[in-house]
Amino acid sequence: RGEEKWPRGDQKTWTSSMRNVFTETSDVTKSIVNHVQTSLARAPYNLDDFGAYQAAALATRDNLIVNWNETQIHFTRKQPKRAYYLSLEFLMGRTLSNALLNLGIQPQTEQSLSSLGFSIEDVLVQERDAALGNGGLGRLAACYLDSSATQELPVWGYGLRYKYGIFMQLIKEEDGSQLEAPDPWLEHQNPWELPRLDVVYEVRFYGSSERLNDGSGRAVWSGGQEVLAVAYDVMIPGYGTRNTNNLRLWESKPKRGFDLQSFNAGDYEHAVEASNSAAAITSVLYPNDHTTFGKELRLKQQYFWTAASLADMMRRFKNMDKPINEFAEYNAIQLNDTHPTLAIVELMRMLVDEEDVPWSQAWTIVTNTFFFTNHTVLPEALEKWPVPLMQHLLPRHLQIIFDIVRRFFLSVEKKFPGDVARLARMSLIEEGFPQQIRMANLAVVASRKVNGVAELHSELVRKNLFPDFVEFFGKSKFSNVTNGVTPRRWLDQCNPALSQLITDTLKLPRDVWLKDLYKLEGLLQHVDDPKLQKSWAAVKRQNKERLAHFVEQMFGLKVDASAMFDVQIKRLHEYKRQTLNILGVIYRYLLLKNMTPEERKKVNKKVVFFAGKAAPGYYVAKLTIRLIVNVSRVINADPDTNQYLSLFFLPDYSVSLAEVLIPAADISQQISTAGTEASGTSNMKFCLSGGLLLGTVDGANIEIAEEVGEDNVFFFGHLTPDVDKLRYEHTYHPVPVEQKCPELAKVLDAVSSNIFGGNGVYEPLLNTVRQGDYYILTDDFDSYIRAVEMVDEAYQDQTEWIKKSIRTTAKMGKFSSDRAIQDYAQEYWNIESSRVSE
Ligand code: F58
Repeated sequence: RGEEKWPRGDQKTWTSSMRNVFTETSDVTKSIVNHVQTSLARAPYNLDDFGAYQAAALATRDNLIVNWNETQIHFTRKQPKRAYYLSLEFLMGRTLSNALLNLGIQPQTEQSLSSLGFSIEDVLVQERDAALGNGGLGRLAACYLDSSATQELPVWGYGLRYKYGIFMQLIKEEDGSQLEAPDPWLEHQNPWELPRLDVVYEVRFYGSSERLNDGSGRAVWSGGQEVLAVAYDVMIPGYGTRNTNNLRLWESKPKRGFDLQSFNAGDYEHAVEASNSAAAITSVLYPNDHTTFGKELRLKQQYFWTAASLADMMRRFKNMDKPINEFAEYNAIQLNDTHPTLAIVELMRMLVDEEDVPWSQAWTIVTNTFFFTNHTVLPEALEKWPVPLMQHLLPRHLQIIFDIVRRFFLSVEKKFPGDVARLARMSLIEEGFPQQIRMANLAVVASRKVNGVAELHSELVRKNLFPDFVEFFGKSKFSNVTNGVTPRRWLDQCNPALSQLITDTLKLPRDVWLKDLYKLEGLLQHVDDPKLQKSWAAVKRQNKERLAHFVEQMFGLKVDASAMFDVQIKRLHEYKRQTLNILGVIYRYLLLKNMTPEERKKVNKKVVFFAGKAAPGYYVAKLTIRLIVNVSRVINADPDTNQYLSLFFLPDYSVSLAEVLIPAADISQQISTAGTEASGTSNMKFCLSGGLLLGTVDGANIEIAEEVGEDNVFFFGHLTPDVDKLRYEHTYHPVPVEQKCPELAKVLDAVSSNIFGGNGVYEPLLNTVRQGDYYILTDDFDSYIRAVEMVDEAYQDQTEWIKKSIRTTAKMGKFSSDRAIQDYAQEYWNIESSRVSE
């Protein structure tokens, strides 16, 4: 609480030397040069682009720190209710350009760098992505932090500081398959984090737990391994405000470096073992996508992170001198999927064992504190942990879980007496060998609210995932918050030309519409203006040329920017159906091959782009990548057709690659089997940049179509209610592909005949379609091909196409993450904005 009075010396000396954010170019320049000279210890004459990036980052960071400090002091004084976003993944991407935008010093920095002899574009691309996430879930967390700060809300993120982010993807020259390499992203230091070596907590694993049996329900947990959690703070600036929030990431380290005794006894291996195993906890992000493995280290990560985060929240709360019963009045915790569910158990443990709160009172606090977001209905993605593993690693937590189970059982039994089947369905423990803990059920039971991430998905969460819980707790506990994306990064930063055109057209300052995205609707009144249409098309063309240039440098192949750019970029997964897309490309290629040169000239030219990573152990997904790469090699080398159709698989998909691809797309493919993609968020990003949507009636595609109107999207495929029926038929009344979908059968046979090489390697992939066809490609193929034809046809009329594109961007207001965060803040967390004064 020292900040209320000046600790030492003369107040004037302090205040006269304190500075605010630099706004003058000359100050920015001085600061950059100062960092070159001192922090980097480099001379001006040997400074390269990377050095310039480092110096610019350090100069920018100084400004962030000033605002970040002010914000922390502001909220510590004010003592509002706070919200915490617990996410095992934060897929931040690059920071410098975002920080410059949010601080409002982009032009000054550009000018300053230029006078020092550097171009800002060249400097910005020096930065390595912070890739601490797998995909949508992690990127959503990053967008939500941006919006929370922009809305001046007291929200902190808590996560892990992985030494290695998501793996780097390489494509093997010989056979086109995916190779994984580590991502040592911290190698060259990370200017965006502040190590807080003084913010440290001890976290225990293993050991034993003794119940006190004094009627209090308390227990003593002791022994085992203790490791330290050290805080690293990442500054999250809001746009158009000084408010700068915090993302606190934990790093694990051994409690006592070496075991000196073993070391002195000559047992070096044993001596370093403990320190290795502590450091291992935060060493690597698990590259899973929609599967869980039950690995001990993953559970260790989850507990390490939730324990440190809760200890930190508790310390902050206690500094406020409020009674413990008011914990939930001052703290809301959002669980980003089930990964942080142990936080529920940990808070129970802290309250009961450490704060001496009676069980039922503790349970009231807990159930008022937590909120749970589900991100998938795929059964294989629902987390379960073996009871024996939990017993071994967290003996006290297992006791608490069983205590929760017992009480919950009693209350269900009371409401539905004798309904044993219901009890089994609702139990937090799944019977079997071994028994497993169902983390989603635990999260539901202990949370105040449960939400899905788009209307359809939230409906499926209620109807398919947790129907018994809806009946038990009532409907109001289950609701929807449709995802959103930050328009700062996903429009202004990645598509500056479009942002400028929008500002000019709306005749509104950029910071007005970037903070209130519904203002984009103002574009609608200009849709018919030929001048706007022309400029709109020119912006798209410019972005396509930027991408074409990028690809030409990478592959040494010319890319025709006058062709339609068709993009599918996301994690490789059978449910996302990249396979449907590539089979569609092959279909198109075979058609072109069979045409006369005259006929070909009438065909819409198209360049197809794919990018995305496959989980290292996901065989079928990796085969899909291999097929795409090898098809691209054949197609791009075919002189008969390559003016009309070309195909690229861009390796190592990342946030910064998405920032180049998305603004350049004429159309994006969002083609998951209906009912499988919870929301999707890249669909929103493409539409924001005026890329039209080719997709299924799934996830947020549905709400996008509701906003922009069905004439402006290209929908195809079976609807969610049909999917189960079709799957049933595939199993019990299978019809061969040749009969059901002859066009598709030809395509599959073409692949089998090895015209794209492979010598039969693709058979297991093709068989997922020929047999079982769980993701209903055979049922959707014809409708998909018709939809692609409709897209071609629509593209022929460029004026109409551009109008669709403008209308699409105009109706994206709903999909700003600012709106989503407002929903959470008001309907869930009950927190209020508070602006840090200038
Ligand atoms: C994604 N989930 C959904 N999970 O698939 C997508 O529809 C949605 O838009 C997005 O969340 C945001 O709500 C997702 O990305 C993961 O990556 C998990 C990582 C950890 C293992 C399980 C999957």
